[in-house]
Amino acid sequence: MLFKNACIENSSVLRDIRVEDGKFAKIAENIEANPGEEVIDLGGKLLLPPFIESHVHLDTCLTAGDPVWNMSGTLFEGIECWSKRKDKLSKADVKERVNRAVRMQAANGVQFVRTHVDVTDPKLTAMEALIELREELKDFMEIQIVAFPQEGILSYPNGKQLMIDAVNMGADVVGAIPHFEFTREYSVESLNFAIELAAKNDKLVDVHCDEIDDEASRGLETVATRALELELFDKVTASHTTAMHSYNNAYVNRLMRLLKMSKINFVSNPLVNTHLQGRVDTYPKRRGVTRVKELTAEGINVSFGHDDIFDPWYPLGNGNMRDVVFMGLHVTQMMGYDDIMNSYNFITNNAARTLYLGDRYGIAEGRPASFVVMDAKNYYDALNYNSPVLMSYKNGKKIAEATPAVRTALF
Ligand code: 17E
Ligand code: FE2
Repeated sequence: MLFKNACIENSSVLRDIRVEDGKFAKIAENIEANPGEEVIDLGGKLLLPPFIESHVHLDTCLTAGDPVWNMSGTLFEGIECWSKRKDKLSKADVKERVNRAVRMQAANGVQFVRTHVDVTDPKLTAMEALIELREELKDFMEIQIVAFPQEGILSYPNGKQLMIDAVNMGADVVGAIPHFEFTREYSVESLNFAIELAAKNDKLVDVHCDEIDDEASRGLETVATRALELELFDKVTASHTTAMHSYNNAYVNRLMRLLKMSKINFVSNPLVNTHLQGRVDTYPKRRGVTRVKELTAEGINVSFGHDDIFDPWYPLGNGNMRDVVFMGLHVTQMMGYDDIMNSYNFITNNAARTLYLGDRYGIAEGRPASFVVMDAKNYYDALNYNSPVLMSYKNGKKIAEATPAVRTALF
């Protein structure tokens, strides 16, 4: 199968792509079609590696308002609302909602998802459901599962054992939530516990780290130090890190050296943290999104996540990563021409590093033929005009498509 005239990752030169046996067999200018080979002319449209949702909570998706709405819009009321919903969880309920959400994501070109699954549940119902879904959906969506202790590791009954059980059930990644633990001491101990659990079981780490507007929330320095000392480096990710927005600059200057040495990844969730943070401020109100521009300038890997699809923490969400990027660029003031053109990296190549996909990902000969084609000539236009993903191919198989809407002024 031959795709002609693709604009691969904003390249000014159009290339052709031959797909064979589910892999990119050849990528070059002007490849001649073999006799009888199926040919699709992309006519200069943008072709990107598939979108990656590097941070979402699939177990909580599509539950907003059930049984109560989050009225204050804070993270902490969200956790209370979810705790009520958690009492009603069944495996069938989780699977039905996740099946719907994953299809919303796939229709928008997402093929890889890292989902945080709440393990502060004595029955581990959602974890069991997600482990099954990871296998059932694997031809369409690669799901990576984080054992995420929403109500704490030290501050929740039997919290450590639940984390161990979740890892033994097959979680891919170990999480933590230092800013939710009762004390600073618990916070540090929870991080040491989580990172050592990951190291012992050869798992990745992704911590909900300092998701609070408290400038004294300093879980990040512990995460980075342990990543360095245990030589886990880029197997470790700090998500949210919204307190960094409020850190004083002298502290950030000192911290940056450690962050670079540690090689850890960052995930920012600009849509949701713009909504959740700054809620205890009057005016001026903090934006509360981590320092994406400065981290990026220092060569540190940052990706963007959606975080939520219609749940106690976010009353909107449709599985489309476009709005995440759009908000991310605005709130971090990364609005230069190159910033906008290259911003797809936040939901593709940067996220692939965080998920540790290696050579299973990317538009290159010999790799799996997984890609999306957008109805635009480059990512600048795709972002600006909210262009749909016309087709999404995974391992050489089409798994989603869209028909663009036509909007016409009648004068
Ligand atoms: N749980 C949490 O601790 N933080 C979040 N942003 C979400 C769930 C969505
Ligand atoms: Fe999150």
